[in-house]
Amino acid sequence: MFSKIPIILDATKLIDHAIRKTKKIEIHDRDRRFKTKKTTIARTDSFATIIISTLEQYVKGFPSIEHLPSFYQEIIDIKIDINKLKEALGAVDWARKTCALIYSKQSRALRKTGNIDFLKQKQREIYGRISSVVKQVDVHLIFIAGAQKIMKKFPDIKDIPTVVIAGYPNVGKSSLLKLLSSAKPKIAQYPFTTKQIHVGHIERKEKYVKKQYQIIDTPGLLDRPLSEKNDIERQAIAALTHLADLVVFISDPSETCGYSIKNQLHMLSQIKEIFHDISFIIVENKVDLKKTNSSYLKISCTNNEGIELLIKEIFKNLNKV
Ligand SMILES: Nc1nc2c(ncn2[C@@H]2O[C@H](COP(=O)(O)OP(=O)(O)OP(=O)(O)O)[C@@H](O)[C@H]2O)c(=O)[nH]1
Ligand SMILES: [Mg+2]
Repeated sequence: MFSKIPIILDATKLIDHAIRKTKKIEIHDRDRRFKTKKTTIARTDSFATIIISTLEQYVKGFPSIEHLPSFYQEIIDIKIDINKLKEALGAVDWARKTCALIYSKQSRALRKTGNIDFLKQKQREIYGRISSVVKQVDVHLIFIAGAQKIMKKFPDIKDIPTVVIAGYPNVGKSSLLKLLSSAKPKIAQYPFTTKQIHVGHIERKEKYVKKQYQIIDTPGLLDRPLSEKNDIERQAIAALTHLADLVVFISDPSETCGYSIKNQLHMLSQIKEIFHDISFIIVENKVDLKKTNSSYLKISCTNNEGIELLIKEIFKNLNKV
């Protein structure tokens, strides 16, 4: 969905690119005056067309924000700022229209004249005015270039049954995604290794039909109110809000994650309250390090203990949805 957004040049690079292309144009004519006239017109035509069509591609390359699924709208707002993006795209579109207007008004004069000096002067004027409009929206071009780089990395979310893995940082969420799907997330012994949503897929044959499920690894959440959550945590909340049919909440009673089990369970009760209409499977990970007497499902992503049972539980719950 976001891979079609083109790479965006800033104003100077875009103008240079257009000038470089036009310099290669030569129209042949035996009459030197005609040759100069035709070449000047063709180069000016090409300069304006390249700028106008490139600006158009930039705006059209972005998906219409209002029509995006709400999860993406929220992620854009967290990582980019939706209003700034809309404003920047609007400004670039204004530049496209203004350049088109300048060119349609000036190109007639270019064609009518037989005076080479006037022709060259007109050409300079058109280049100058179009370049000045493009430079006026330079900050917006730079902004959408940054947005393109971020959006290119967005996960490809499908509208299929979805499990969201949530929990404190460093408890083993990415390790579980790796065990359950073909995804290869980064796993490390420090908190906030995962900085954005990652998606894995599971395919299962159910009554002779192949069914696809989506499993989502989220960044860690800390025990603090929604309003105090940072941009990394807010992405996890967006996944819970917009995508989850089922939540697998991972806790780490061994506390090797660096956070107390008390805080982890307090956060669990907070998010259960907010997302009271979603089913939760609560899991204790790292059972190879510490086994409690609780009734929660116990797993180890290191020695695979309890994983088969968890998979059974996940599909039992999803098929209830
Ligand atoms: N002993 C043991 N270590 C585990 C287990 N599961 C994960 N780990 C380790 O715990 C650390 C964190 O694992 P991750 O999977 O990166 O944890 P995460 O919850 O995705 O972490 P963030 O992305 O930072 O929130 C890594 O060093 C893992 O190797 C387990 O079952 N047992
Ligand atoms: Mg992780």
